[in-house]
Amino acid sequence: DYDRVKDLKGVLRNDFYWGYATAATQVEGGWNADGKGESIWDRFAHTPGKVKDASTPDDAVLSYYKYKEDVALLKSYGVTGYRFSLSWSRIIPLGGKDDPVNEAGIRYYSNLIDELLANKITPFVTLFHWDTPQALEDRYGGMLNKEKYTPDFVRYASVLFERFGDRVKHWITYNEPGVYTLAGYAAGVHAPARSSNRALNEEGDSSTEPFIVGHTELVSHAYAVKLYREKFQKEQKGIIGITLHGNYSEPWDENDPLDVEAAERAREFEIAWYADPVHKTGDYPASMRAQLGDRLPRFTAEESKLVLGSSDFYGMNSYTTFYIRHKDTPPELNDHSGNVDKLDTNSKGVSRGPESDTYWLRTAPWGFRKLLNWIWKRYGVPIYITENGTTAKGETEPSEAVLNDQFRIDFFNGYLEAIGRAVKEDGVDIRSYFAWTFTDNWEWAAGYTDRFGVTFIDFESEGKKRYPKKSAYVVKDLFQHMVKA
Ligand code: PNW
Repeated sequence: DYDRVKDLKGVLRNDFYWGYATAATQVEGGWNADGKGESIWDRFAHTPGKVKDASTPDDAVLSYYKYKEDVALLKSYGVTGYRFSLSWSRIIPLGGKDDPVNEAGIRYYSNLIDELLANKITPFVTLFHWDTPQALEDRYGGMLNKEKYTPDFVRYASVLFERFGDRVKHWITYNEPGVYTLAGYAAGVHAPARSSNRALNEEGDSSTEPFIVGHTELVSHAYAVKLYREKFQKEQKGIIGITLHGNYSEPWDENDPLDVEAAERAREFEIAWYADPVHKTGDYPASMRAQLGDRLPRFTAEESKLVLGSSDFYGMNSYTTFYIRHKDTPPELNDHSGNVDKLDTNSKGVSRGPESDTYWLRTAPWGFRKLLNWIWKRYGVPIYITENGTTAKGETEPSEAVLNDQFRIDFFNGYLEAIGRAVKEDGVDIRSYFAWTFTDNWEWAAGYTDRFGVTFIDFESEGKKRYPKKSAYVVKDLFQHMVKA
């Protein structure tokens, strides 16, 4: 199957970073070890009925304890970079700007960073991957309260730049602010579990809260970046930005102008919601203002100026593609999609791609290449791909067949080919690729049932035994071929 990338030898820059991405809650374990405070995901998982297999991230993959073994395994996979997130409540257990720093938490991340660097693996560090300190949620409603939250986030960021900025040169403020808001405040299926759906949640307003929280994310991100640029960047010489999630939206019927328009509107609601303010206009897309009116917050002149240009790169997470069909009915109050239907087949009955073990995710590299082009054309900043990967059906035990994970291998072959062609044939500037993910882990509300790893984890075993899957070595071969020597 390597024939597909044969003509792509050396098309990626010689300083291209590739490796795996993880998130603190999903892998660390040690949820209350050495002074760590509770996060909203600890609270969520400890509430009955919230997680599919009733599991918790209390132990997860135990990487809090096994980071040396993990770095050695990463090394054996040949990576040049590793993207991980820091747990805010491990570093500042109560989260607030006047709350004490937990030195044991600092020590853990400091050791991990040193271990990576000693193995010539470049750390890419995410400040926030969804695990808000529970204390801030309790004190003032977390991100619903921009005025109180922003100084707390900026102080957290300042501690990180001070303690780790001598060694960390790649910073990501927020991971997927849009998934955090829509899953946590609209669907209500993620922490902090707010939603208008009263069958699921007691509190919340899906018609306003996701947009309020999104605004807080953008503004607090921009203030953290301002701090880095003014106080640290000159001396530490790193880069900083935000990572946005977006799947590709393809018209259901490419000959129906209403579907063509709907697909663009879907991209704007999902991606441009955050990307236009940061990379293009300093404001939300007109299509969102038109549908949402005053339910969408407005940037003050000062905020707008601060947010525009507040990312040194386009941090891109993407997994799949949907067919988008327009609706003939007016948008509902709790619509967040741009009033569209997201479908698995198009008007000709063509499928968007083969099914994974995750309901929303299908292999669709054809849309990934289009998305890379859409982002490059609209925003024109270097793209750092910070997440992309898949689950596969039937991965329940570390048998030979499971470890020979052909479905995941096909996924990576397709997506890496798309990247190579986007660079070589379309001229898109792509500088990194982090596959999701290094090991099977705690997949949020899906618990331990959705396995995204290139390493199988036996969650029943003591020490969460690690078993490399074949895809880890295929990814290594592909990058050794495609990155310029
Ligand atoms: C990302 N969607 O979330 C997160 O950054 C990871 O923590 C997570 O484990 C991974 O993808 C796999 O789910 C997403 O519905 C959640 O399109 C949902 C979607 C995309 C990404």
